[in-house]
Amino acid sequence: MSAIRQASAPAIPYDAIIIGAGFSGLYQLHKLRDGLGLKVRVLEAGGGVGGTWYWNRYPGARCDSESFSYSYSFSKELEQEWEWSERYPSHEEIRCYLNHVADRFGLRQDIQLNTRVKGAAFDSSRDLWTVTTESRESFVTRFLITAVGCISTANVPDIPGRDSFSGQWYHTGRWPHEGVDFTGKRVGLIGTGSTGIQAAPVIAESAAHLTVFQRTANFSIPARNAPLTPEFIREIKSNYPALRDIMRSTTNGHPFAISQDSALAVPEEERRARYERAWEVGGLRFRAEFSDLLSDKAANDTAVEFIHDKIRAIVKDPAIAEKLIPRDHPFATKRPPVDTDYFETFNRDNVRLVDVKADPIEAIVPEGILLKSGGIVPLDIIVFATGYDALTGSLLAMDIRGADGHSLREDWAAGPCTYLGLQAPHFPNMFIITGPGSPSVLCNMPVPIEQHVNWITECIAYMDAKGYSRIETGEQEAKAWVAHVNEAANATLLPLAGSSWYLGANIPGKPRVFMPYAGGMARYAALCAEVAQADYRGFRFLSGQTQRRQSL
Ligand code: N01
Repeated sequence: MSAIRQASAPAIPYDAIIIGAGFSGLYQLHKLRDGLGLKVRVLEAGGGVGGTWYWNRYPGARCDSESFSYSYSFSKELEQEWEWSERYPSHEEIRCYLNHVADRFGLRQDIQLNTRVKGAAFDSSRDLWTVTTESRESFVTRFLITAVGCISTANVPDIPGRDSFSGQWYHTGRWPHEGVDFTGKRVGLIGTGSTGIQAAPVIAESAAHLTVFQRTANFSIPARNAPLTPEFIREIKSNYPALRDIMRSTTNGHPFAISQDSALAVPEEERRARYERAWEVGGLRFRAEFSDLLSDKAANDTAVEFIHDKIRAIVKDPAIAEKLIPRDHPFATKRPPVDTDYFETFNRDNVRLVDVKADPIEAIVPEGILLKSGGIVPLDIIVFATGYDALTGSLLAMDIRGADGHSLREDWAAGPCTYLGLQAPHFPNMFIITGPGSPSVLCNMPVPIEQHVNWITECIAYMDAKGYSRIETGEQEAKAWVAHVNEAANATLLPLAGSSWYLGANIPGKPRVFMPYAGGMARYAALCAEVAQADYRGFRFLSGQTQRRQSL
């Protein structure tokens, strides 16, 4: 608050300030500016657009959603003119796409780069937010929209001695733009989530030696990435409306339906044959092979057994295979990675696996990593593929103060509390895109992003039509929604992955609360639409407090 008062730059009135220029911020800008004619500014910490894809440039980084589905649906022209080159888009290609979108829709003029938001405070007497940046600029706005991404605040574990390391270390989510040359280097990779699993095979190809430090073994399905053929691209382009319909009608927003068959209802031979086919097809489609993999432990066990056998078949050294076999959580209860030659990488002479559950990392020392057993792994480069303070990290990094001085950090000390994941009580006129309490990270992200942006845009249009200056939700509504989010998670096997970042379990001291809404994207979107139809049930509106725009 005091920083806001001290800010030296003059306040500039806006209808909306959007924080973040990734997938969600770009589309929100387009909708509010070009759809509603509002005055909007996007504040972006990075030096370019792209959000998470601006930062994530680690070796092997690509999305696990299929490229044609990892795209906006709002412009038919954009769909037809953009050409994806591979089944899964690389980080470079996604950045190209988002830069193309920024240019095509003339968005850059309203995006301020290299601008990190420090805090925001709501003035209840005027129904206005004042947003302040680290460079002490301030912006006055009617609406504050956070488009900060779900997995963008890097988690670098506080391992003793990190700064004493005589080589270089990097977090995958803050990768140097000029790249890192591994040639002739001894590299240590900590972490075997989606990122570590993508990076390991690529690093192993160029490094002299790679040591993978694994704390928890993980499931992974072959991605089967490949260039897209002209026929496939033609087929997709002529079928976009139907594909989008499928994406909006499923649980996870992917362009394929989840089978209606229980894994337990088919004979074992047929089940194995189906898993075998799904393994060959690759990617997240494997998870959709049976209806109950995420709801019935016995059904899930059949997938677990199949994947265990695959790991044993791929990894030549049986002792290493046993270490790589995940045993502490059911399949897909952590976000399931998809890979290109991950398990095969452990057959290489220049790759070693260190099980840090059995022999924990004690410290980082100048020459490498010291294990509890006393052994030192000598290293030139350490890569932290150790994940993110997901869903709440980027929101709580800012000092956001709502009505009556409520602090988001304090209000969420025991876990995030929102109504529909869209708004927190005591934070009027602030909307959260794909925040905690919404399907977000359980989905192919463009689907929940577009749904949220469209809903927020319609809500603002409704307010303007009615002359409302304030929208707020209440504690009761948020409590009931959080209870429903828990209920939805508990109806699945997802909470059984006790160390998952969905639960905040990867960040020391973070409250363990299942954060995303597991009730399914289609169901959630229907609920939000129903709320809007019922004059925004669960929200209250006020009018008359805002000085109209021209008098700001
Ligand atoms: O992060 P993670 P990520 N010592 O948190 C380990 C998306 N994504 O960057 O499991 C040793 O999943 C940790 O071990 P454990 C996707 O949604 C998508 O890989 O906590 N190890 C784990 O192995 C994904 O889920 C794509 O025991 C430590 C790893 O680090 C999300 O981003 C690609 C440690 C962290 O795994 C995050 O994935 C990449 C320590 N102190 C990411 N601390 C695609 O679309 C942590 N670990 C393909």
